[in-house]
Amino acid sequence: MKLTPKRYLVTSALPYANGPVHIGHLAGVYIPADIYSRYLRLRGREVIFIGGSDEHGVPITIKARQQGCTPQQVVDKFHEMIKKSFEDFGISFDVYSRTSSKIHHKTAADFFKKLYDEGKFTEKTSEQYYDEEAGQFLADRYIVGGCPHCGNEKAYGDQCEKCGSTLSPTELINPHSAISGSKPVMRETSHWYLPLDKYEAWLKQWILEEHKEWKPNVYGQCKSWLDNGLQPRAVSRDLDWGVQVPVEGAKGKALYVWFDAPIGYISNTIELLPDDWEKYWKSEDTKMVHFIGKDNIVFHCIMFPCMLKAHGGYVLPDNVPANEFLNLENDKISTTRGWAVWLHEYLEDFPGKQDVLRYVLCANAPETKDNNFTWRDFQDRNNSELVAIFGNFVNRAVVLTQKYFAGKMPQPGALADIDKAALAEIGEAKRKVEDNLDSFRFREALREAMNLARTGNKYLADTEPWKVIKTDEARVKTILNVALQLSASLAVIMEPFMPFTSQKLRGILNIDSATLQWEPLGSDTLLPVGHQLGEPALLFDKIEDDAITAQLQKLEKMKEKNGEQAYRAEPQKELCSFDDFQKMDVRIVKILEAERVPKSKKLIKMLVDAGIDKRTVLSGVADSFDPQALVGRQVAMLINLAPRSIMGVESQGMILYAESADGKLLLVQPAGEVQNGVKVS
Ligand code: B3M
Ligand code: ZN
Repeated sequence: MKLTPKRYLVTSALPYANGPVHIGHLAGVYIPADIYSRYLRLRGREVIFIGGSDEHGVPITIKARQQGCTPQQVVDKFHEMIKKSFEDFGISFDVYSRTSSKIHHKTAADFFKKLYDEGKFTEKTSEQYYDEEAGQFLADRYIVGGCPHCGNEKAYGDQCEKCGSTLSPTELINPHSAISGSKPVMRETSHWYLPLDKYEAWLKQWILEEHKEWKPNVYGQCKSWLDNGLQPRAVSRDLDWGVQVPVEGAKGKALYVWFDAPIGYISNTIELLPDDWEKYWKSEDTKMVHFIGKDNIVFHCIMFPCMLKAHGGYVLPDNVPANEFLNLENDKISTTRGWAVWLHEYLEDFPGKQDVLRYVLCANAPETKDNNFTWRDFQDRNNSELVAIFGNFVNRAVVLTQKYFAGKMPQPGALADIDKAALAEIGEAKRKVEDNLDSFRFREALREAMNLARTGNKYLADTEPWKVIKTDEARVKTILNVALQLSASLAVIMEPFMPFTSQKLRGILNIDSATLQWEPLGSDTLLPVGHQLGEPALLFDKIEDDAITAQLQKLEKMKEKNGEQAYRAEPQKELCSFDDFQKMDVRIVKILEAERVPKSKKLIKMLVDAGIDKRTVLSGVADSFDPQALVGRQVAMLINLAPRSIMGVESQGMILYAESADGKLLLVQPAGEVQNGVKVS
């Protein structure tokens, strides 16, 4: 860890430009990276925040084929879309460029060439799948076949998207080319490899010894890669989309996307600072931090550092605070299944509410483990935290000052203990937020910032200026002065997390960004006496149930479209006592006979062996079962239900069934054969 970095180079993973971005991207990578960069800027640090689209790789060429257009057209469309989503959500990149740019192609090719010329690669010939009809080698993704684990017919050569297993093309059952449909053959091809194994000892020292402070999920993944031993990794592919390998005779070969993409961080810096970029990449006193998702750890902690090391002259990342994954309503976010909340759609449904999403995603960030986004939690956090605490506090402070003192910052009198305690919280919050942000604990940092709003809210509730005004105006001046100092500090402290709200609050308080920065928090008076406030306005408003229901319905439709059943378990019934439970006599019985009840559509009449006797029981299950299929089965039955007569037949008890989401009934059976009449308890 660098103790006194002079400048910060913050990067965030370059999203593939083959689809729009969703809340998982935002929560995992872009929100933390943006919070960190904004925080550093507020503290007056020298920082650049680099972003861009990753426009190479096989998935993009597949998308182009599917849509009947060129890969360039695919990336042109999604690059613009992604860029706009980031702008809309206030992700404050200093540059957002793309890997199809000229400057990137040159930078990546030069990088490769230097390593090539210096003999840093090995060259190896191997057999790979080739499509004779299409006349090209097939990347793993281009080979489709049956998944050996779950039987999915459309598994890819690298992964089955249905069951999530990692595959290799040779494992597929009946593999065929996704391009021509023909059966691929094996053919020899040669590629360049970066011998990662040669860097193993160095990596062990650099990561395992010198970066013990990395997050446990990151450190752990690196350790397991290193413990298992590294293999040389191919850095080229047989592909005509991408940066062409700058070596004679390498026609039809492109740089592997994971070789060129991280170099995109360098190219984009060059684009931003054509004359000054080396200051960031080549000085030891730069602190470089990569924000990524957990699936990118090996590339950023092992592969890219090896590339930089092989090249020489570049700084290495100081930290790689990778996040885990965010789930949506308890289910894995999946682009192919459309199970996602897309950023552009969110803004159509919740215009102007960028910060609510930023807040919820940060408060719930998958920092140490996978986490879950639910629309109910989104609503709760908006209504009971943002509206009821933060918004409510600031609004009361400003409205009361307008009402009693014409919107001018009042002159405080002598401070009571309660005032001093509230003001002391500003410095405390600043220190705690700094501590947490410096160690990439974004959720905790936000919680501390929010606690300052809680302090303010409680302070007003305890001091009750609206009552005191009747008897002691001087005291109210002190109270509102304190409340406004707290409000001003919130405008600053919340800025990294909720920049739009912070901006709005600055407007309400009439303070511009230049006047009030991070450092004065807790030490200075933030607003001078006599300062004229701006117009009051609400920072947040309530989100009603309708809006949430609409989102849930949208997701449900998605499941229906995918042929999945959206199932939400019924809420629990009211509590019952143990005595209530003991009254029910549930047994395992055997069905001896079963037949439909004449003239009834639903009823099946059964004779069961209940151990103590044989009895008749009726079930309205003819939709789900053929009577013959029931005979001989052992099932659970409530045997002491008071007998009832249905269509002239007396039913002595009730057989229990499980009802699946689509309304089908299933028998509840013991896991093995038992005596008839044994108790279920
Ligand atoms: N495009 C993978 C991803 O979006 C990849 C990141 C590149 S960062 C250099 O998950
Ligand atoms: Zn599978």
